[in-house]
Amino acid sequence: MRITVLSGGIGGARFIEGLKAALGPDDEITVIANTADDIWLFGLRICPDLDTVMYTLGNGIDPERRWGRTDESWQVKEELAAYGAEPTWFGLGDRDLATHIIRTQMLHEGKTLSQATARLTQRWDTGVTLLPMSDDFVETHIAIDGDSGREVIHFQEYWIRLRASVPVREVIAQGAETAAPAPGVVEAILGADVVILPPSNPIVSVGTILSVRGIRDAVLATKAPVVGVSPIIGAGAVRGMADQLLQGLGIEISAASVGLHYGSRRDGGVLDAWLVDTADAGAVATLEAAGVAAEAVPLYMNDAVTTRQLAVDTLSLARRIGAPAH
Ligand code: FO1
Repeated sequence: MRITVLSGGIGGARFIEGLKAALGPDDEITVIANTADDIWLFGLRICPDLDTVMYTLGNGIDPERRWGRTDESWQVKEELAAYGAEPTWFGLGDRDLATHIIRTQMLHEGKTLSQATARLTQRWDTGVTLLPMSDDFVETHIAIDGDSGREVIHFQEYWIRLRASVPVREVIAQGAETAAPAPGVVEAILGADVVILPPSNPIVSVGTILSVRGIRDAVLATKAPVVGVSPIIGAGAVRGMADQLLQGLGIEISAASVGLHYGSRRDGGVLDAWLVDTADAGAVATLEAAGVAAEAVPLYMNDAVTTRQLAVDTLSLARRIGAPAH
């Protein structure tokens, strides 16, 4: 079976761990990772979601932070701060730096982000094909109400320095309108047996992947069932800051509203089915009425067993709805 997953960082990576555990040797997983979290820092191109997926699936991720490397040290970060070099709010780890240096070196040699990703993943036995959503630079910037009116900052500054604590006025996926899908991305969606939207952030992770022209079209056109997993359980985001972003954009913070935000493929949306947590079983009827098949199953990925089970539930829902009749 060919499974294609449109993934952000932490939630998506964990889900894919479960997917790997639920599949067999004849199954192939292609991960299309969000690159709009990416940022230039100290002349280096940093790709948080690509790296989080690569380190998580390659067992190099720090288990507490769920980003960056295990056994990390921060000597370079401290030296940069000693020089008064800004920003000091970004967690630049010594081991992590090697990844950014190799990627940046390849970009300067004229290689693409896809080529750099292929080279980096040779070291990490991820068990999947990891593709950036685009080789063109797309960056999510957030408009907030600053001291002197509207201020636009990089998503990383909003998320790390401000801890997503200020209201969002607008989310801008800078460059998305001219970015092209990276090589293999459209084929991975059109040729999949199942396409999955994991519990990543629907606005700044899956949303930005779908904002790349050609990727949304491929999801609309694929013969594969498209199944999503809610990142919201009850009244809040499981992790990350989906709730603050949704609130800022006037989207109600609930499993149903995120599913309806993605919309049914029958009506031009991207979903055929949506998994909600057992706590949100009441949302199933609303979703079904909107043309999105839905099931309520345990969504918390607490450990390997529950994470694998969530992947099994996702695949069985995909099988149940089968290739849509559209
Ligand atoms: N997240 C933080 O909350 N604080 C950090 O200092 C931080 C540094 C960092 C460095 C490399 C990397 O790959 C990820 C990093 N993240 C950090 C996570 C990053 O902000 C991701 O964009 C989020 O996890 C959202 O996907």
